[in-house]
Amino acid sequence: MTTPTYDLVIRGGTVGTATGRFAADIGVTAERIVAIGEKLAAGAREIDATGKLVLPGGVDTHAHIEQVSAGGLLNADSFESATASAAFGGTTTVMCFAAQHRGLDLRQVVTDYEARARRGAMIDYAFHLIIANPDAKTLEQDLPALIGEGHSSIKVFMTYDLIKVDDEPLLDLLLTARQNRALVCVHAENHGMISWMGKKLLAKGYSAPKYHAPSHPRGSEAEAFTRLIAAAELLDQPIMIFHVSTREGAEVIRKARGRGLKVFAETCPQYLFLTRHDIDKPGLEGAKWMCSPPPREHDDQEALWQALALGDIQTISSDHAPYAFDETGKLSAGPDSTFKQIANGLPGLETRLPLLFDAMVSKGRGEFAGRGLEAFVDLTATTPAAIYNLKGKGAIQIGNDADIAIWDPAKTVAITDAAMHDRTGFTPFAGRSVQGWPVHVLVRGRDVVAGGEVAGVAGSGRWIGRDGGWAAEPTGRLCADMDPERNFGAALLSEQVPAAPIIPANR
Ligand code: DUC
Ligand code: ZN
Ligand code: ZN
Repeated sequence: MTTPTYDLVIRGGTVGTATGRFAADIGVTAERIVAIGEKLAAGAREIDATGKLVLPGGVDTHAHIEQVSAGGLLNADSFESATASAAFGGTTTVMCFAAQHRGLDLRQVVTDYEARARRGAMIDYAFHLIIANPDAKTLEQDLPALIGEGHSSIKVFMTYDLIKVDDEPLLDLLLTARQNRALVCVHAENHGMISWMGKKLLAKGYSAPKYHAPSHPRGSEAEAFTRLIAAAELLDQPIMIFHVSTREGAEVIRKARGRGLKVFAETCPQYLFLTRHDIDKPGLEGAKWMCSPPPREHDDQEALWQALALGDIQTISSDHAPYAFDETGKLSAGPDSTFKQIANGLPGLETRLPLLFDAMVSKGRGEFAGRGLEAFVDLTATTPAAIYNLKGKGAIQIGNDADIAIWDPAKTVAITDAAMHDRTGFTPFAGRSVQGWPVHVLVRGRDVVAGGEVAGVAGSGRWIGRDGGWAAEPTGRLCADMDPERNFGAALLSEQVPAAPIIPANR
């Protein structure tokens, strides 16, 4: 008997990448892709992918898992349930959050979240560090040390009473990120406008979930983007603007990128497939469609698709923020909750890729001009992995981890609450039917979902340590106020940029 050449061969499928598609077998040995070609030699295990698309597992770079909200509410999902549901939807890498709240020690926060993930995750993961307490210890000790250890992205909120950072601490954070080469991700909405509108609406008795939409005025997004970009430009610090929801917001980003600023952007399925009208339901039912920022109008959806096709927005994440529709989650303030008391967030880890596959590949949205499959792979796996420097992830190429989703492009699936694997008990996309579904999902060559069943093991997911990479590198172009040649010699930035930190191998 001949000894198999590979641990695993995925045979007879069509491989999809961000730049093309071709018929090939994939050979996997020791968790990695080691061969891509026709008629590969035998594997100890073989998967028949005839008639299927063999794609990189999805990379979802924004999901809230086993996270405590600013209001003290724990997500519905554990790492085990969230990562299982991600895998059922074809995602094999997730970036979640270690969330510091006011008064919390950042180092301790990260230790706690690491323990939760290590216990439960069945796909690979990395953390963004939410900073709500930018005191001296956080900025001068903990954050630089944690970035150096491989946590090279930060998230800050410009709104929410309990976690927002104002303009001055935002600048402090941007500077710390610049000095240590981390990407700064931002929830950017104008806090004053949201707070003021909320009070005015409630005072007049407009308290139903649907009023959540006007309480986040669309202009509050463009204003905050503009202010944030001005701060980032002052420090020449790259930023990632999370969950873009409006046409005007996308326009602000396009202009900034046109001026050569390092501004990256993300949107989410809820802004591409839902509108504010989805929140308009009897009683509190609309809470199931409440997220922040809220879904907007059909015209915004069109603008976001255009921005994706043009490269102004580079990633599509789920912003999975799971709260059950009961007293443990959405209705924690009781049956008379106002929109202000209802937790913001939707489940979406499982539906992200199938919704996008259906729109971009099966229905072939026109913006992508026949390149829907390539754009789908690019926006949901390859580019997110590149921006966040998730080495070995997001592409089918030799040397990469064998994180693979085998899609049946003909399979039609009705999305229902009952079919989902997260713990919210509902999906805002229930009632839709999609064509194309991932039928076999592997992480580093191991089955995580196969034959419609979970095959992954809680705790088998691995943390991905990373430095900031190219995305977090400043452009090197100082604005006038920071340029000693144009600010009367005040050297505020130039001498403060150390070499990029060295990251230890995965722990
Ligand atoms: N912002 C997020 O990024 N996720 C959930 C809620 C929110 O406001
Ligand atoms: Zn946010
Ligand atoms: Zn989020």
